[in-house]
Amino acid sequence: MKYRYLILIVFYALTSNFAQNIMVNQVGYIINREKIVYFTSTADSFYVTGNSNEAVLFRGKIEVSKLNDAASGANVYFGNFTSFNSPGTYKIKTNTGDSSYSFEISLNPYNDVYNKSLKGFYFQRCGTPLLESNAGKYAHPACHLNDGIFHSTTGLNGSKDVTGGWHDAGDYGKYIVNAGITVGTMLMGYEQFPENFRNDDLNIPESGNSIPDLLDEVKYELDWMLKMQDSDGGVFFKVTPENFSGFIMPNTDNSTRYIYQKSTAATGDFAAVMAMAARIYIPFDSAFASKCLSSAENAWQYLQANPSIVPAGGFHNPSGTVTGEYGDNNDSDERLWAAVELFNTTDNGTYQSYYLSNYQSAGMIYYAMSWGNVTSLAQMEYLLSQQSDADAAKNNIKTSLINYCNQLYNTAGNDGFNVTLKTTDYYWGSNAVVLNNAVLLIIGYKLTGNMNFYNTALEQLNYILGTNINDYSYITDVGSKYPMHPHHRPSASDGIVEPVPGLMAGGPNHDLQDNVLNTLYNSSTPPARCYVDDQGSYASNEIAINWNAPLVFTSGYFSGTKNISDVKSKTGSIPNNFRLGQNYPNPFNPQTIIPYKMKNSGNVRFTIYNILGCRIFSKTIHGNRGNNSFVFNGAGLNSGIYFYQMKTDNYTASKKMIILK
Ligand code: G3I
Ligand code: 9MR
Ligand code: ZN
Repeated sequence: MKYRYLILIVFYALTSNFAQNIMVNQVGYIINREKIVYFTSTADSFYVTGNSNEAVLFRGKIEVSKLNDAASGANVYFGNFTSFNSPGTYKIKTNTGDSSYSFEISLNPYNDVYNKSLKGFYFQRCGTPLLESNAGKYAHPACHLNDGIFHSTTGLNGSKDVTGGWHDAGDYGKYIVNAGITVGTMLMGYEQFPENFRNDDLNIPESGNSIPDLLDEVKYELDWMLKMQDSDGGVFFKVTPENFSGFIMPNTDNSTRYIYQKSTAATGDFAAVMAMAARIYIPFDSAFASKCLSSAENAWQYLQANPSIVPAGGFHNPSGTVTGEYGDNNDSDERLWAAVELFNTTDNGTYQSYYLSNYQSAGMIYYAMSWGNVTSLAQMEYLLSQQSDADAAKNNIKTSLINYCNQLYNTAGNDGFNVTLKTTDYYWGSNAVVLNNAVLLIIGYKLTGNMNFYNTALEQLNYILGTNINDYSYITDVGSKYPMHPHHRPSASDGIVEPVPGLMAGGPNHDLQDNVLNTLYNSSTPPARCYVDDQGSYASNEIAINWNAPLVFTSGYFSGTKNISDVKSKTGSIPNNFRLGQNYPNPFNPQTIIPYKMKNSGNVRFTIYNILGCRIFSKTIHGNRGNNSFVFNGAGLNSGIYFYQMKTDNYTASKKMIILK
């Protein structure tokens, strides 16, 4: 009897708990979108079955994805169940007895990932108590209220209030350069797809204030960044102790924390995100928005006054300090990004001229943006600029973006799990490289309607959420198998088994830059396997704000799937017989002109929506062949962002406008 019981347990463990041979997106798949499952052993066929029953609901072929896949070192197979679209919770099984983790099929399976990954930033907040009402069991008193003392290398004495902001990562430092890319990525997501990032119900302290929680959360960081600016416009590099603290709760960390030297890289990133904030926060908090603008302009003045990189050679830790360095000896990309965002906000020709004379030497889009290189971000932001019509620069950048997206599509097509990483790309923070590629693909899709880009972007999210050789969802508290021991001081020291939710591990790192990785693997380990869920593995299992940001972007983007037509309507190429122009003046009060062009005369429908997506005006008008314009009067409407949409039988275009009273 006993024996039988044991066998049953073993049998149960093998069939239900272990899922090594079948890799699914452990969260789920979107109705009417591509659905791929991967296998590392082959069988005749696979089938979709209920989570708790054995009914065969869909049966599909198992095909070769890649034999001897270089990144994973495995033979990888796949199955396509795109045409299975009934909402519900399922598993994939094979006739040889393998079973996957369960997953969901629905219209919005990624809402939860999006909410958790954005809330993850709240858990990184410094200088404020995390209240039980918001943080639940992860509540703790305020930390680091003494930030910070000027380090001797600043040449300044005494201290400055630089409390607030987010802890950078698994450590408690706060670094401007990394804050820059993080905030820039999140604000770009919001600005490009406001309807996807509108929710105000995350249960952060500001939830329910009618400002999207993404903007509230980002403002917490911006407020800290503003404190890091010196009176000459330059921005201090970081606030950290000389050495990383032990694995203690932040509120018990009493180390002396220093403010380090100003740097032009930090100042460039600062100028860029403050300029973005200046236009994005206008409808919600115009006083804050104008403070952001003047701070961005002061930062730009500092960059003008210091045309060479400061400190020379880029920031380096002074002797005695060993915390993060974010070493970068080239600040031209940060300067370029600052110029683009200042131009996009102010329409001032000085910034555009700076951009136009420097954008080519900065290089086009041919790699993912990162904390050390924001070129691709800067170039995309110019491409998306509402201030200028298509110009030679925009055409060049668009071509390079499309080329890069095609390259990513090809790389993914060559990889067993359809990842956009080459084998040499599995370095520190590789998971963020995957998702930053997804961001580029999403923008590429937005501009072209090319479904290859859309599907490849979605495959990158699949990889992060489970379709990888390690069979992990790399996000804490998301999916079935996720990091339980991230290199994250609060998760390690709060006495709670479950790690702080919503945080993404850096992922596989073939450079094996910590002792845990070094002991487990060697240089011949396939790169995608160089990951371990061990607290000591900071080079593969730490979490960081700049890695969570593209997760917020991608999961938020794919959460916005409203219905099947929203993708289909974009798949056709944009007709050249129709063009919706940017309104002018903009911002405006109360009247503005909306230009549009038609190849043939006919009726068009104009609709105006507010930021919440409510229709506030709609009218059918007759347009003539050639240039037309429509005068809109916003008297009676509140200050804020609005969207105007123009629709013909086969084409819809929309743009943003701002009423400022
Ligand atoms: O970019 C190169 C790539 O071109 C090359 O092929 C590859 C092969 O070695 O290396 C890549 O460089 C790596 C770089 O990260 C990429 O961003 C370096 O090897 C690697 O050492 C470097 O790691 C950085 C790490 O600090 C150590 O400096 C991470 O990017 C960076 O995210 C991380 O940041 C730390 C902070 O300093 C402190 N707080 C925690 C945070 C996260 O771990
Ligand atoms: O905890 C630190 C982590 O945030 C950094 O990314 C990492 C690399 O700079 O360093 C970690 O700190 C370790 C230090 O480098 C070496 N001694 C052990 C520290 C904690 O594991
Ligand atoms: Zn803190």
